[in-house]
Amino acid sequence: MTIHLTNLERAQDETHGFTVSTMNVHASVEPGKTVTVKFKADKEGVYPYYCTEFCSALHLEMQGYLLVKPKGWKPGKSEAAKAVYTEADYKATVKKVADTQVVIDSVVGYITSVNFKDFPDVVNMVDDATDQLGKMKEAKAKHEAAAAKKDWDQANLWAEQVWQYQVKAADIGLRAKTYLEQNGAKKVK
Ligand SMILES: [Cu+2]
Repeated sequence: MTIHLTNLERAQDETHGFTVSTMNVHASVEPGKTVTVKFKADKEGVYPYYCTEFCSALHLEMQGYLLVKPKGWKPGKSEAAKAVYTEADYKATVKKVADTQVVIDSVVGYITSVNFKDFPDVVNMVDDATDQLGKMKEAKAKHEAAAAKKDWDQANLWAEQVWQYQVKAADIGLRAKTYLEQNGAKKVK
C-alpha cells in the first residue's frame, strides 16, 4: 500500500508526522513537502494512524483508522448504517461553531488592526488560516443541507468539520497575535 502525504502548511514550524500503529510506518513531513510511505497491509484488522509531531491545537484530532478487510469481504445487513447522532448533538455542535467564530472574529480584528504585512512569518500564518476558513463554506453548506433532510449524522459530522477548520484557524491566529505583540507591531488605524 502506498500513501502520499502532503503538508499544506506555510508556517515554518508546522511539521506533521505520520505513523500507523504496529505496522512500523513512520514519516515526518515539513511544510510544503510531500512524503510517500509504502508498506504491506496484508493482515486484516483495524490499525490506528496518527500524527507524531506536536503540531497545533488540532494535533490530537490528527488521527484515524486504517481498516484492512479480509479478501473478498462484502458488507452484510448488520453493517448497514445506523444513526449515531441526534438533532441535539447537531445543535450543540452548531453552538460550539458560533462560539468559536467569536474568538476568530476577535483575533482577525486584532491582526488587521496592526501592520501584520510587515512580518513575513505572520503573513504565512494568515495565509494558512485563510485557507482553513475558505474550506468552511463548503462544509457549512453540507451540514445545512443534511440538517434540512434531518440526517443528523451527516449534519453533525459536517458541522464538526467546520469546527475543525475553525479551531485550526483560531490556533494559527492566536499564534500570529502573540508574535505580533511580542515583536512590536504597530496600529495602522
Ligand atoms: Cu500533530
